[in-house]
Amino acid sequence: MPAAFEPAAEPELVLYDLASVHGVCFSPVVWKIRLMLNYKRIPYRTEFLDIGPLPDGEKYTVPTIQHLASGTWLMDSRAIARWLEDTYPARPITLTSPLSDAVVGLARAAGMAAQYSLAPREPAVLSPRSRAYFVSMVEGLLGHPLGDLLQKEEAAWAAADEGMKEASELMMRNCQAGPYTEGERPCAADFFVAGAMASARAIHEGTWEREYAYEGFARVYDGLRPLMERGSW
Ligand SMILES: N[C@@H](CCC(=O)N[C@@H](CS)C(=O)NCC(=O)O)C(=O)O
Repeated sequence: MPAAFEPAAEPELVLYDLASVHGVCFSPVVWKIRLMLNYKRIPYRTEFLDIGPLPDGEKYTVPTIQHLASGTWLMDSRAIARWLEDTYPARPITLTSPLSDAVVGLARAAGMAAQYSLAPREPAVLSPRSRAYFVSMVEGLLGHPLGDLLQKEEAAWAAADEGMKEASELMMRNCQAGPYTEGERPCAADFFVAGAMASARAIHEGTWEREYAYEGFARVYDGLRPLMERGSW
């Protein structure tokens, strides 16, 4: 186990994540924050939660973090990333830059294709307590069975190809300078892309393979791959 992942005697943060049948993180936004915590070597522990109905008007999402010393609670991955950077400035991550923002924008748009592959397969990894709620909530929003998305899967990937290539090229731009999109120092785009790919891999290996086939996506995934060893605690 890399020294960075040795369980800390005193965790400073609690990371709230979604429970799965494998006991491993599978949410893209939680992976994004988990990879940041792992990169920064911040001592934390994980609490896995089920999802289910909440009283009217209440909305809680993961990732949520709790800072034990100050009693700070934070929800929303962008706010969490900002707070982590301000509170733990060592091993800095560039949260915004023209290149990082461009990659996130392109990868987010192109990555919508992944939803056609992943959403119908997600119930299989959700904890049994969350599964029925997830399926009825998403099918309510879609207005059709989740499985119907698979009929549009190939067309969605074909439509995403141009955007995936563009994002991939941007992620290759500094490949001589270091393992990350911007070279030596990681940026938000690295964590966004690697988190989405770690999530895809946890849900459906074939979807991760489609993404990994683009050179820039593979480069960024491999750059952060050592940090993915800690996905369950
Ligand atoms: N914009 C939010 C999105 C968070 C989000 O939607 N998380 C999902 C899991 S991937 C969730 O907690 N869903 C629970 C629900 O909708 O009840 C972020 O970046 O943190």
